Amino acid sequence: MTKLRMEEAAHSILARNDRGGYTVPTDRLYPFQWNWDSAFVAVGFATFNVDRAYRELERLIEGQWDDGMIPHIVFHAPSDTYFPGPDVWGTRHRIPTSGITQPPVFGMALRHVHEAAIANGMADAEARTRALFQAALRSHRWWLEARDPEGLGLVAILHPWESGSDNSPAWDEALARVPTTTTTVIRRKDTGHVDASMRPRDEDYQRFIHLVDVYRHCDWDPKRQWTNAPFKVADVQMTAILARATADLIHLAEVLGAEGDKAELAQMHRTLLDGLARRWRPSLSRFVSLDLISGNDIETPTQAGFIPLVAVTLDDAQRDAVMAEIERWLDGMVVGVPSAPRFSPAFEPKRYWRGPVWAVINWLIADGLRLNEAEDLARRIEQVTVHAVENAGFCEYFDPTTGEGLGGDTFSWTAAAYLVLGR
Ligand code: 9YW
Repeated sequence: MTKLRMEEAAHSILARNDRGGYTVPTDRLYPFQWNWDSAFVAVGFATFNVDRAYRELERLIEGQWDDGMIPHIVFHAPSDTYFPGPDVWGTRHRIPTSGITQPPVFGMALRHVHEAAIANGMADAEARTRALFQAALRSHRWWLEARDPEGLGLVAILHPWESGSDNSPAWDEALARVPTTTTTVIRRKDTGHVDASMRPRDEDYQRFIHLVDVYRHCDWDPKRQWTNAPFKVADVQMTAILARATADLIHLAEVLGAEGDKAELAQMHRTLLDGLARRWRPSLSRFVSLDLISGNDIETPTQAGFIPLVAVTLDDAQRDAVMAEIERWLDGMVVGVPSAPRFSPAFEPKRYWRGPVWAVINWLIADGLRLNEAEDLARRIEQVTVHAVENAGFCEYFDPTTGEGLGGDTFSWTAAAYLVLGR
């Protein structure tokens, strides 16, 4: 297919997954609005329809809680093709939502959308950006208060689903402490849409749902959850995305003339960068997350170790080390940076976050490399991502050793990644 035909195909996937101003990740498997998917999708929309890009973010914010949290799923309309649905979460928001969050790509997306709107001379750009900026600021305050109450400069996830990398080998040790007992009856739907061998295991789901049960019993109160959490990881991927989004909000605060907000964001930014700096491990040539229950570093290699590049300016030695390490991970891989490297005992090339490549992860890593002046490697990763989609279609993710497309098909964020990286 020509580039033009591929772009048209990407547009039609986004149109097909549109449910009225918001986009489902893919039909049936994920039939609601997901937080970080929508942020990436908004950046994709901004390449051809800026009004629709704003709508995506505005509809996500309909789910924002009074305390500032932006939930990981907004259940705008009922569907029985996904588990766990609103009844299991038992939250009390106006529109049903889940009770946990996801990586705050929102602030990064907002800056993109704003800049596209200004470039297009959109009349209501400033008013729309201003409203969304306030929503983003409230969510960043929530992050630091609710998820870094001890002031480490690192934000914690209380559930693997929050990381966006559900069954990553990074969580194996911490998740093994979570009991498999649940008060909720587990009725998985995902394995009816996608081959079970590509999905998290039943045991993972038991632990995932155990955590949901615990937090529901805490009435979703952030303080009670923090105290009772059987899973608590200060995640470098999450912290880096938050730090980068904070930098993008600082930029928007300048544009909007919001001086007080800018000072507050600058303080947050310093805190997060200090926290991230302490997570660099020269012996591993990457950043590592911290298990807040055991107090141990999580050294298991996953893509998360490179995501801090989106926020941190590396010194020369760090940059050379990261580039060499990424090259080592790319060796023998055909579609970019795997979620776990082939040399890891945990590597499974087809099982969800235990090896496969995600277009949006390549997107983030390439973006971070470019910020750190590793333009050639950034470009290479973008190009293999574009080729992966051209060869295998707009799949959820790819086998890193063969490029085979896996998981759900006609995936929104893969379409968005194609539009952005293929320019
Ligand atoms: C689930 C929608 C979501 C992504 C996550 C991914 C998966 C949902 O799908 O989680 O039920 O397992 O792990 O990152 O946002 O695409």
